Amino acid sequence: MFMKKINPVKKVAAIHDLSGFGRASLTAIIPVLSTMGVQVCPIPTAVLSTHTGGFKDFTLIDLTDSMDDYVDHWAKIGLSFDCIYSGFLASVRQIDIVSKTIDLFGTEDNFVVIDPVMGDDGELYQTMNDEMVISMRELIKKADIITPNFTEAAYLLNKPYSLEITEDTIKLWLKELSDMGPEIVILTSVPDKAENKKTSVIAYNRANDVFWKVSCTYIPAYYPGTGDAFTSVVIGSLLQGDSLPISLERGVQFITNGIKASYGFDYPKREGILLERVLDTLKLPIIISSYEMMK
Ligand code: PXL
Repeated sequence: MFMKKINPVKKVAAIHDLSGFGRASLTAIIPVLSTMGVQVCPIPTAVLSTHTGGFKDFTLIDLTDSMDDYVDHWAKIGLSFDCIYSGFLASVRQIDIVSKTIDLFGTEDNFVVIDPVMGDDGELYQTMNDEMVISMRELIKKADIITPNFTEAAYLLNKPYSLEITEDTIKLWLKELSDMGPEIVILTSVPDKAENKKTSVIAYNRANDVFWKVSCTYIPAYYPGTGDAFTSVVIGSLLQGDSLPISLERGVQFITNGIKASYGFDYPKREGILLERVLDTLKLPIIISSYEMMK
């Protein structure tokens, strides 16, 4: 028998809620990463009947009280992970538990991805407040990679949100966010001033001081859960050994394909993109790359 220790399947510890309906958080993350050959180990923060974007009277069971013992058990049985990934968090206490989980399981050989889910379109989500924004600024110090959207970046940096932002200012924002801790900052939903039919993802990698940009056609439709699916594709791609720009490209292409596969059908957008119709595309090699290195 071959005696060397090999890791047959990579593992991600995913600190997210389970929303039973609507293809957000764990119900988007698990199918995407499983399709990419990565094992998802959830640390559930709450169980909701639906996500909060567009459904009324959803039920919510907060699992904060169980989370400490949950991660302590994992530490006691000696589990280890290739990536620790957190997203939507419901309270300052949950942010503190994510911080503790990173202390327990973060090593030189794995990486921490924090999606600082706080708001969109210039506004904080209903469940967020200033205290949580302050805690999120602390939490991202422990991340290797963060994936804020444009609104969340403005809140993390305490800067005004304006769609008139120039590319040079965006680059300064990315560097400032990286100075807060994370080596890689991936900014999504960046408005494209030059071409208003486009939106882009722009990333900064401090290790080699390089910016990457992937543009995509703006489709005037908002589907919840696309941020979770995007970050999951990027994580899956990095764990498969892809470069940062290829991982970004795969994330953007997957979301674009998902929206295009959904947009022609007449169903409520709050149900999310029709993930099941596009998951198989994650098995295909990426052929054409449109990413650019920014000067
Ligand atoms: O997709 C982010 C997300 C996660 N969890 C819950 C949400 C949302 C976005 O609306 O409501 C409960």
